Amino acid sequence: MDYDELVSHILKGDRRSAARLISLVEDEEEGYEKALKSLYPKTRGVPVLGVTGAPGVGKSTIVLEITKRLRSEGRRVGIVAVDPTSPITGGAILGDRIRMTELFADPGVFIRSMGSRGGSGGLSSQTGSAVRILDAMGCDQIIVETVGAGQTQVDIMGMADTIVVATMPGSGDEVQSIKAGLLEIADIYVVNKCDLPGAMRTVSDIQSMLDLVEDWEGWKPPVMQTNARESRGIDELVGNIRKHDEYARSSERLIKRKKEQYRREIQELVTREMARKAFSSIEEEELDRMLERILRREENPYSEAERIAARLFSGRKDIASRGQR
Ligand SMILES: Nc1nc2c(ncn2[C@@H]2O[C@H](COP(=O)(O)OP(=O)(O)OP(=O)(O)O)[C@@H](O)[C@H]2O)c(=O)[nH]1
Ligand SMILES: [Mg+2]
Repeated sequence: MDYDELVSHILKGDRRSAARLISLVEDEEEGYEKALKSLYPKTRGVPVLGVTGAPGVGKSTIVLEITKRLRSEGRRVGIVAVDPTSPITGGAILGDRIRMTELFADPGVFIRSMGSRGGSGGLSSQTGSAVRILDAMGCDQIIVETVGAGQTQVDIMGMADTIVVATMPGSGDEVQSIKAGLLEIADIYVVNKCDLPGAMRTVSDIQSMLDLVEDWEGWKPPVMQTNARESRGIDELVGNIRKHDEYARSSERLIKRKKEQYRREIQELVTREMARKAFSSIEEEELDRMLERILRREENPYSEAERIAARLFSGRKDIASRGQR
C-alpha cells in the first residue's frame, strides 16, 4: 500500500481515496497510522455537528435536510453515520443508504457508515480518524449521526462542536432516557415529528427538565420542534447550530470536551498498541502451549495476562520457561 500516494490524493479532494483510507483504518491494515500521522497537520478543525437520539426519531432525515441547506450555500459536507450496535461497515447501513439516496449523486457530499466490528472496539478512535480524513479531504462541515447506545455514543459525540439530541413525541420514557444519558452533552434539543400528537407536551417535559439546572454557564440548550420529513423548522435549527458553534469556539466547555475526546482516543490507541506488541512477540506455538496449560488448569488466564503485559516493560523475549516448572 502506497500511503504517500493515498494521502496526496486525499489532500486533493479524492473521495475514493478517502473511502479507502477509512476502510484501512477500520481493518487496522498494516501501517495505516502512517497516513493518519501525515494527514493530521493538514486538518483544519472544520465544524463537526453531532446528531444523536433513539432509533427511528428521524436523525437521518434531519441530517439530510441540514445537508441540503449547507449544499445550497456551496459547502461540502461529510456525513459519518455510526451505529455502535451494528457490525455492518464498509459504507452501508441499509436504512441510511435508502433514506439518503438523494445525496449520493452529489459530489459535494460524502457519506460513510461505521459500525463496531466486534473485537478491538475502537469505534470512537475510528470515528475520530474518519472525521479527520474528511476534514483533510476538504469537507467544510462534518456531521456525525449516532444511534443512542450508551457510553460509546457519548464518547463519539465528544468530538462534536455542537450536539443535537433528537427525540419525538410519545412516551415519557423517551424524555427519561434523555435525562439518563444525554443531558450532559446536549447543546440543542429537537422534538422531531412535531406533526404527530403530543409534541408540545414533549417540549415542555424537556423544558422543565432543563429548568432544574441552575447554571448553564452561557448556553442554555434551546428546545426546538421540527418536521424533518416536510423540511419544517430546519432553517431555525441550522441557525441555532451556527449560534452554538460560535459560542462554543469561544468557550472553555468545548476545549474541555475535545481534550476529553483526545484523551479517550489516545487511551484506546495505547491499549491496542500494547496488546498488539505483546502478542506479536509470542510465537503461535508458544501461545498454544500457554492456552493448553490454562485448559489443563495448570495456569490461569489472569497470571498469563500479567506475565505478557510485564514482558512489554522488561524486554524479556520468552515466556515459555515458566512452563517447565
Ligand atoms: N411523521 C413524521 N415522520 C418523520 C419525520 N421525520 C422523519 N420521519 C420518518 O421517520 C422514519 C425514521 O426516520 P430516520 O430519519 O431514518 O430516523 P433515524 O433516527 O435516522 O433512524 P435510525 O438511524 O434507524 O435510528 C422515516 O420513515 C422517516 O420518514 C417527521 O418530521 N414526521
Ligand atoms: Mg439514521
